[in-house]
Amino acid sequence: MGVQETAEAIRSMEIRGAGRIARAGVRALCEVAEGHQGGRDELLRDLEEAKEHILSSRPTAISLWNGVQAAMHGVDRLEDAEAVRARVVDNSRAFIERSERALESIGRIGAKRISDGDVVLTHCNSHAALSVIKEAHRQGKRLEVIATESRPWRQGIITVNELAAEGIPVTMIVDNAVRSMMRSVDLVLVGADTITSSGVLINKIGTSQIALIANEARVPFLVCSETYKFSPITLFGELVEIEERGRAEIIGDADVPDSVTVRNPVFDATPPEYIDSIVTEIGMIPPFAAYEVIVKILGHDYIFENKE
Ligand code: RI2
Repeated sequence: MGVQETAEAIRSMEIRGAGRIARAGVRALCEVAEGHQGGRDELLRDLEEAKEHILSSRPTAISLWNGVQAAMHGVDRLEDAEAVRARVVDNSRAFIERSERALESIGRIGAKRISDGDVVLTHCNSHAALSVIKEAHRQGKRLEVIATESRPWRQGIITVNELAAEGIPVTMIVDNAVRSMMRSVDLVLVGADTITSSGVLINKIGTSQIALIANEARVPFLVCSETYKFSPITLFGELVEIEERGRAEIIGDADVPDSVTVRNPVFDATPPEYIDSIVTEIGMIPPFAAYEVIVKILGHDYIFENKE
């Protein structure tokens, strides 16, 4: 898949999920480098153009930004095309491998928080959250999952199908049923599109309501997130842009006059006060440690060279 096709597949949500879009964007950049016949400057220009094109596909998940920055890391300093090509290919492979390994580590670390007999509620379709659930199941823990439908895209259907295929008992509910069901839930596990330097979680629309409800019912609310979903640019005061998609995704072919405004924000913000812990590949961290993760794990070099 080339750059245009990848960007379009991300935009149309054929490729979706914060981790998957990052890996797809990185793969597309890697292919630009691999297949390039031109000189250094031309290669750098084409990579830059490809990067911008990929980044314009969806604005919210910082995983995509972190992924393409990682793929391009250090290339400016290199003096010939071959070195640039090799660097982008190495960087890209390293990012993809690290990202896949992170999912496994999150599964192992998070599974410790699931006890035999637990009922886990999850929202949308997060590979990171599902990694935890599947690992607990593999370890022989009996658990049940309640999965929200996640309007309007109904990613909950992917979630329930994935869990059912693993033999994990799963119940699907409409998003509005979360408060009614919370009394039978032991743990909430959600994914992340972006985590800001102050520990705010940006995730699928409806996540913040679930966090409030879990807080009211004293049910632990855990976020499953690779460290590349932490946002370095929020350190410099950037706000996270919340994607808004079209009205057709909400109303379908229902007869609604054009005079009616239909809003379709795709993500919302959950304050750190409502998050018990973030399960990352480096361990369970409190949301208030997000700043440390950005500075220490993503690295000074990485941040200060790439903040624009
Ligand atoms: P993983 C999804 O976004 C959801 O918000 C989900 O929680 C998040 O990405 C993380 O996904 P969308 O692409 O990386 O469906 O854990 O809008 O798979």
